[in-house]
Amino acid sequence: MNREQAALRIDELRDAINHHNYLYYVLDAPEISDEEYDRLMRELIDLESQYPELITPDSPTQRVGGEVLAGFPEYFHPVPLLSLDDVFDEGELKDFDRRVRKEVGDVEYVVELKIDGLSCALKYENGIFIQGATRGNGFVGEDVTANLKTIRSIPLRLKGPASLEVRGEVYMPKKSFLKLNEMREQSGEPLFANPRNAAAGSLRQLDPKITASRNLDIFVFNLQRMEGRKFETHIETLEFLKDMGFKVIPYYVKCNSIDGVIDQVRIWESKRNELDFAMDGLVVKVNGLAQREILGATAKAYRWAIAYKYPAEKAKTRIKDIIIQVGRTGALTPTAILEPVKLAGSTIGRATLHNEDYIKGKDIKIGDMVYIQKAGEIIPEVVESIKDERTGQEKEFIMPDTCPECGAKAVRLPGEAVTRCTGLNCPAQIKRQLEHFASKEAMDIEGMGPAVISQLVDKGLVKNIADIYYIGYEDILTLDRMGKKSAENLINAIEESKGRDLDRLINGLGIRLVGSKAAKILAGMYKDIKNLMKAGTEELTSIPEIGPKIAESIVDFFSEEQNIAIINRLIEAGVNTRKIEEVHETLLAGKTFVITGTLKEFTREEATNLIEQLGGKVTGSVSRKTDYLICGEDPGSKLDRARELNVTIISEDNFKKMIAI
Ligand code: 1X8
Repeated sequence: MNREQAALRIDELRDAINHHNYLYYVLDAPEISDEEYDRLMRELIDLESQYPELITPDSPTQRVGGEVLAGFPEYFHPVPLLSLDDVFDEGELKDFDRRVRKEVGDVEYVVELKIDGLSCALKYENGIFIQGATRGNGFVGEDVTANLKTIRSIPLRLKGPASLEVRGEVYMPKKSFLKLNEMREQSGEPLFANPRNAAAGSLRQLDPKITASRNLDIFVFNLQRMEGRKFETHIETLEFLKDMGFKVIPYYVKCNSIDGVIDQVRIWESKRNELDFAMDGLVVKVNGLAQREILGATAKAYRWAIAYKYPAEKAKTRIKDIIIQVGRTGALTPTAILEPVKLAGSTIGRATLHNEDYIKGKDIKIGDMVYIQKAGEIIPEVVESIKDERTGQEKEFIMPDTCPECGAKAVRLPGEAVTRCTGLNCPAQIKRQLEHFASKEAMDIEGMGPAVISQLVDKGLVKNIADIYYIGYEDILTLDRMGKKSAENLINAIEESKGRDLDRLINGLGIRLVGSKAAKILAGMYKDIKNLMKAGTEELTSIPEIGPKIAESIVDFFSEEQNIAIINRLIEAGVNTRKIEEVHETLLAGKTFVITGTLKEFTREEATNLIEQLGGKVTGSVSRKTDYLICGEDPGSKLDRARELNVTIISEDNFKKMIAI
């Protein structure tokens, strides 16, 4: 591949990864398996390492991951929650060991289970649980204190008056996950793809009562910060955390060599399915805390730890048939009906085939013997057909050109893998679209969940998003299990949603490839939906974050007459279509910054003004009161001082992420 081809492929990969990031992290509704996602990411990392000059700061490889959802206050992590680099085989573990030994000499490792949940930080003052937050992008997370308090294994008071911050993984036990999905299936709500998404979705509920009903749990695995006490090793901190009353990671063992670590990898390989929680690998950490300091971290990940990821388990069975399922974006997903087979602890009767190209690329036929595996530990997918075992009776699968739910034409746009139903009246699609419109990230209409929406559509009361604003109280009363009080609440919630800001409306429209992030950028640029409706592709692509595919999708959306009619009806109903200008005066309230070195994009004065506008303070020298040192190029002695005082050091890029509203 030459440089030009690489640049094109890099663009494609970034678009795809950004899209799947959004589906995964923001909507908790991924469309591809973790392994496929990993493959895309690996390919991008490989290409970028061949052509480092093509790396841009906004490449998905440059981000720590996650996005702050609207709805929870921001939480600035005093010690950033970085991620781990992944390795997939013994050779890569040995490479890690060589890098570590080169830097610090002889080491001890601690091997721990890697839990497939979501990372959180918990803050205690004088032994009392004060605040807790999700990891977010590693620097800024969501303050979900009230929800974390519903997790019974999180001590609200420690067994001693310690002031500290710990990191742990919030997860949903497998049994609870399966039960939750069973209930959701019965009530017609969308299913969670795996326990991690279920945990994330449950922890980010605005109503803590819902979180409380979800049976979440936590394992604590790192002491981030502690006042007034020094430790020598990681094991010592874990023992201390146990004594304080935390539920510490259930298995950790000290190894004196990388061979000892590799033994652990082999031991857990066969045992990992017996656990009651999803375990997707092992974490290998340097035990000595002084050695950790020396090893430090890259912009993204610690250098003193690594994650070993297990390959997924496989099972062999036959495809009896291939059917089509209509998903939340109208995507037609081919699904294999299998001869039931046991895999990693459960019996599997169907498995996803993702899309048409996937089936063609792997030459999968109806009647084939195939290997299946669980993506993200739970959702089964077909990974390979066994050609040697063909009898000649196998049948080619043909992607239908109509939607099996509504009969409308199904199309596949150039450059896309997914075939979509174009039916404007496709009930499956309309329901998913309305769910998205009413969701917390979009118009946030409380009480308008999947069960209500499903009935509204089935009764013919709502056919598109604008109809929501024309439903009457009497209509709502006709729904199952809808009393007068709930009907009133729903009417009020609909009314309240008319005042939401423009970016939420744009997000809610469900324009393909336009998620909450792009919606914010577009709202900031255009200020009024009417301006956005007039924008052409060229103008849109001149916005740095908007690529040609997104631009095209926006223009397509607004050139559809039915969409214009819907927007006009929204306006008539009194839905706000302008950007509400507000100064984010409190974002950095109470935070003290010091700047060192030269910044690329701001002068000192500009950075200072910005921080002050957002409610923060800038001082000239680092002290114990400093919250953040922003570190530019050629930093001075302030950097050493900040390190001495354990002040959080952030790069200019991360400062920008911090203030990105
Ligand atoms: C992530 C995780 C870690 C551990 C367990 N599960 C995780 N998901 C552990 O340390 N035992 S560490 C970690 C990280 O640093 N990104």
